[in-house]
Amino acid sequence: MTTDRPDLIAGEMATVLQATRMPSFLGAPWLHCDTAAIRAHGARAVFLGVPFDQATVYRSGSSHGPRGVRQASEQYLPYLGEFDIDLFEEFRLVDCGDVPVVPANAARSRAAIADHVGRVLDAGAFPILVGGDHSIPIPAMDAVSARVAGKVGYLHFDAHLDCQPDVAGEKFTNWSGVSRAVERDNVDPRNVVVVGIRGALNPPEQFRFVRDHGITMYTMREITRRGIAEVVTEALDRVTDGTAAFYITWDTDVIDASAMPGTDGPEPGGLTSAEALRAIELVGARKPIAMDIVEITPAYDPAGISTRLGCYLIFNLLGGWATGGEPRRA
Ligand SMILES: [Mn+2]
Repeated sequence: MTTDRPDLIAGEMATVLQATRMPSFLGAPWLHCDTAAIRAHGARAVFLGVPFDQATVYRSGSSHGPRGVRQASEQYLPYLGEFDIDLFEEFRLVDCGDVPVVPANAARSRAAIADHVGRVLDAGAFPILVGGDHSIPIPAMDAVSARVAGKVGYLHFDAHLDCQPDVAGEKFTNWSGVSRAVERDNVDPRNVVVVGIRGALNPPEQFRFVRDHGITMYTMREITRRGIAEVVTEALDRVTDGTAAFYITWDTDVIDASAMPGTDGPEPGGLTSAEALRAIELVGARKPIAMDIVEITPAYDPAGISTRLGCYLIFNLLGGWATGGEPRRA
């Protein structure tokens, strides 16, 4: 198909294909990713797939993350018993399909991601981006930064620091998100926090980058020592200190490899699934402006526990949002 607006054509095709061939997230209504349509529906939360893994440094395949999470969600109800809420009533949750990424063109794909995140934000709704690789927060923050007057906090859950200035000269990799965030005029590194750091894939220069920029780092050992709730509460205090909004990016490899094998770089020694869910419901209670859940790679996990946990990360974030972080059946 030839057109001077391939992004729009591809987007319409993608939505039609999804609607006829695969389930939406939780069976939520499909909606075109259009500001007026989202507003007219009254949606307060929007599932938006980002099937983009062209920036992956190591193992690819996270482009199938959105599809995997949608398929896993077939098993679940929109009613969350621990929180006593129905996501369709509480948030008018919709599925806006996938961002029309452009094969073999990362720059145009990033522009499409920023554009679609902006459409959701302009509708006053909360975008839940399901990736896709960990370069996605870079264009998502383009959309956020263009719309927030004031500073933006940046909360990064990950086994990895992602402070690589570039990889072979490329600046928009899935190992560079924190480097790009601190370069923004409206991001003060004192409002940038990385949580869950561990393992053998963090080079010494990245630790120096964290120290030199005044980024706050919580290692996995500190979390184990102090408890997840105390650490995450402190992290949230930092990203909200003097900011007008904060963004949360969740690399699934922050979770222990035993509960999250379906990811680009599974790491041992990480958060239990229970710790991860407690963390994200506390984050939800503070109402971030946007979020992403990235690096879910279904092909590496035939048991499907990774995509199911991906669903629960969304459930508990929204449950925490609705209940101030305290489940009604605790
Ligand atoms: Mn990581």
